[in-house]
Amino acid sequence: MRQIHVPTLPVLENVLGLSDEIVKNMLARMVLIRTAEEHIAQSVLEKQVFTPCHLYIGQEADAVGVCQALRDTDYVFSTHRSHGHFLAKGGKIEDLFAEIYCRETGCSGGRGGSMHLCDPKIGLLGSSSIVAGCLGIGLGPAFKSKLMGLDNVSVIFHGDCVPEEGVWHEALNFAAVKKLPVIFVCENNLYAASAALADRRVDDNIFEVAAAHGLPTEIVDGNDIFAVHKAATEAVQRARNGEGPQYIETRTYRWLGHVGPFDNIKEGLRDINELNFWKERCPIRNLERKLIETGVMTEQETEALHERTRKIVEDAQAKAVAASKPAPETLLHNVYRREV
Ligand SMILES: Cc1ncc(C[n+]2csc(CCOP(=O)(O)OP(=O)(O)O)c2C)c(N)n1
Ligand SMILES: [Mg+2]
Repeated sequence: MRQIHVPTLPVLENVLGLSDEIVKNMLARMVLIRTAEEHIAQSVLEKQVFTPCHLYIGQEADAVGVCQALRDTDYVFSTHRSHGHFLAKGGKIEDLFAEIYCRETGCSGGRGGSMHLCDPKIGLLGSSSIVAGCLGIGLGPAFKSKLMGLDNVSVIFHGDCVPEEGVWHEALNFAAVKKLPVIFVCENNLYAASAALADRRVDDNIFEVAAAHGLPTEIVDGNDIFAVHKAATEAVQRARNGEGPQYIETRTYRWLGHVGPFDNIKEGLRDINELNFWKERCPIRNLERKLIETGVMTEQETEALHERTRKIVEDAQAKAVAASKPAPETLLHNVYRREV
């Protein structure tokens, strides 16, 4: 394998000239995701939450950078690691917590749990616990947009394990042949469960294989929100203009283990130096430093943002705890049942 491509510290150049207000909103969204995940991790530790939670800490710039390039009417599909995508697309924090606590007020009515978030109001049409589960499904709305001459696009987020599934090739090929308005976003965090990328592929070449299917392809520093947002904005524009599917690979890292609240260091699944290397590339802290350096925010304002967000998250969590579980007699509601 060629050396794994790892970014230097995030460059964080606001190349698209986003206003201070937009940049602060993007930071706030990343802080919301981080804070939500920290509270979910704690609830798992305290055995308040039983749905398996695959936490997104470290990858926040991907969801926020991409979704900031979308309209409300665009669609998003997600994976088992879905909380960040839900919040980045505009999902309500109360709806997320209620779902994770399996309450009837959750976005999926308390039936999905962490891995099966669905909220058509915000364009999140599904997330799946099946690796590559949303690849084929995500092509549906894109095909509809194409057939009906609509100008909305679909984003299909997926992990670096997905290109090892056959449906990845089928989906990319079908989208390319039909010129569908879809943006595939591969969040390459270098691991699939505990298997490292270098042990699973002969080369660090996901984006190159995607290009071989005929898709314009870009690899970006996934911890640099400006780089992710620029790549997404350009890809969305091309897809909306009828130029067909696009592929973005982001290079990032998850701070916690595959599932749950632990970092898997003492189990020997990852190396502490590797984790610390990526923590230095924290997408949130580096953006905050940049905004402080350039006079857009003060240190006190960033602290106040974290404090405000903590209250919002704790309020959503308290509401979830107090909400009812789905009534047993509604068990079969929303379940497809064939009469025989
Ligand atoms: C079809 C299928 N095979 C295997 C699994 C078990 N599994 C769950 S998540 C996962 C790894 C996913 O890795 P990646 O796509 O890189 O996403 P990440 O967890 O890193 O976000 C595997 C193998 C599954 N859920 N579905
Ligand atoms: Mg991965």
